[in-house]
Amino acid sequence: MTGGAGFIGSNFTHWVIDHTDASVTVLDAMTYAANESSLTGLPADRFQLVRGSVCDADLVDELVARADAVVHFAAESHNDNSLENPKPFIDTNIVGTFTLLQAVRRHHTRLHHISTDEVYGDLALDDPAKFTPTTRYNPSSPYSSSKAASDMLVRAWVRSFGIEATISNCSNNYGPRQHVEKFIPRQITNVIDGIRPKLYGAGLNVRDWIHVDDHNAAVWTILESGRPGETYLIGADGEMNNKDVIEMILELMGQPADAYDHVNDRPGHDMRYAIDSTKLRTELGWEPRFTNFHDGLAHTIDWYRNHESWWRPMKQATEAKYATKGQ
Ligand code: NAD
Ligand code: TDX
Repeated sequence: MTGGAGFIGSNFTHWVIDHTDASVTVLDAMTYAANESSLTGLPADRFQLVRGSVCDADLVDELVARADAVVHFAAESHNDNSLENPKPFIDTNIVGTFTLLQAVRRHHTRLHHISTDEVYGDLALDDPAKFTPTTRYNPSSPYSSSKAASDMLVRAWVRSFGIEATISNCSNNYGPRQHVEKFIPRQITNVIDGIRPKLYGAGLNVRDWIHVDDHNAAVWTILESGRPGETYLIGADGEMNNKDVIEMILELMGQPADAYDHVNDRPGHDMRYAIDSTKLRTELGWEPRFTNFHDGLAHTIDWYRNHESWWRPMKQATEAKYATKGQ
């Protein structure tokens, strides 16, 4: 797999080691978003970390030649960073995916490509619609447009070259080992540090939250049973606006519900994402296990309280960068 030292990929690695007999080789460039300590405690006979880029064609070819299947998590993943400096998003998300596609094509290797619901753009707050596998692509940011481009490349390699690939588009993940630049871990670690949480704009933007273990169980299901060439949307009916999430974090951490600041909004900020995961549920029988967001959030808060050494090294630089933008 690629990107296994990041948030979802490291949780996937632990999930696969705990729930299956498979062995895992991680290819990861160890960017600022990676954390090697996310991969500690894994059995040496079933796990290997290779440092390198998905854009390195020779290395990718060598690793793909040895793999039974590839799950492609590696990406630049943060919208705010893509607004400051889009170039790494083009390189890793588009050129990196192209590089991997050429290798799986050469070696006839099964590929699962990890993508996002953000490729569909956003929905209005009062729109009863949700995203489905036939929703038109309409990405808003450099990040989401680079992910949309990567999805299109995968579809083209399926159609033109007959590679055996599936795609999943998932909604916003939460859970352990997520970088403190992201919304939920940023606010939890702010409260631990006595800093008031920071809400972009009015905070009425809705995200469709799913626990990272539910995402990863769905990915494994698709890898095993998904139909080649198909796209599956992964979501757990977890729509909530950002203001309500911040208030829930404050309540769970014993703070007054209004102890947060409104800060500068994100340019082009998508209003609402919502996933219709009927296809995945009816065709492959997947169901989410973490259906109570309040409980899942409480466990996530406990994880950050108990793993300060994991997140502390990245906290100060992350906040300093936000401060320069009034966020
Ligand atoms: P992350 O930023 O936490 O981790 C990304 C990992 O990829 C890091 O370990 C990084 O070092 C690695 N990486 C970056 N560039 C690389 C390169 N050129 N070569 C090899 N490795 C490289 O991201 P995440 O939140 O874990 O997201 C993983 C995937 O899931 C991404 O493809 C993202 O688009 C997708 N996704 C994320 C979410 C979410 O809520 N976080 C939701 C849906 C889809
Ligand atoms: O401090 C903050 N305050 C705030 O209000 C931050 C960091 C974010 N926000 C808002 C912006 C979004 O509406 O919270 C929401 C979530 O923000 P992010 O955690 O940056 O996630 P988002 O932009 O929704 O994208 C995430 O989900 C889809 C992942 O980062 C992507 O990789 C994934 O594809």
